[in-house]
Amino acid sequence: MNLTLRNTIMHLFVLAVLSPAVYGQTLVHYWNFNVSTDEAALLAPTQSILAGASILHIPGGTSAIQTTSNTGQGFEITNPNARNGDEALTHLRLNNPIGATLVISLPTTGYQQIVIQYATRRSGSGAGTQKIEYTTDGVNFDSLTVIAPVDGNPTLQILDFSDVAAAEDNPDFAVRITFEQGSGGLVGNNRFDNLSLDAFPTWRGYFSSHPKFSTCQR
Ligand SMILES: [Ca+2]
Repeated sequence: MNLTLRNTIMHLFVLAVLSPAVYGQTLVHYWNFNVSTDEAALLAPTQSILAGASILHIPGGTSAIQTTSNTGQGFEITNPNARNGDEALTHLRLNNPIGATLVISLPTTGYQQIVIQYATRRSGSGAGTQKIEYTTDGVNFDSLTVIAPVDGNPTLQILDFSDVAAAEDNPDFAVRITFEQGSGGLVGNNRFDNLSLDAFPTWRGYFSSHPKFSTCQR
């Protein structure tokens, strides 16, 4: 092997190993909400490669998570953001959402360019606005965006944190969702499924947190 060829091969090898762009995104946290035996089981992450991921329902008003009658509703038709070929099955049904807070803890230690996605819809009398806020210190929350869930087959929502440097490589990163009437109603429900966090490994955390070199999990 001549020197030029060897250098070229070495260069390609280094690129393949070190470049997040070549590596691809990693599915860091994922909920398909397909175990609905009780609230704890429903809210447990389906797949998570970092400890500490959780969903906490802080009740307000008459809000309640219902672990029955939480199938269908168009999720079986559109099933956006399902991973690994998962069936829609059950989903997270939050009744009377106005007053409730969902706090979704999503540690990102060793990961950057954070993107969260989920499927959602509302009932006709359910809250028409989901306020999306996030924290990078576990205490203070900043506004990201406002989502209007459809009263129809569920649609995909994308929360793009790729320009939020403080969300990266952060064990305290969390998102919270609160609810307002918007164009909806004061009772009813909001429903969620297939919540994911995808990201690229950081230079610093790459070798310590993720030994594999290519597992794009979409
Ligand atoms: Ca599901």
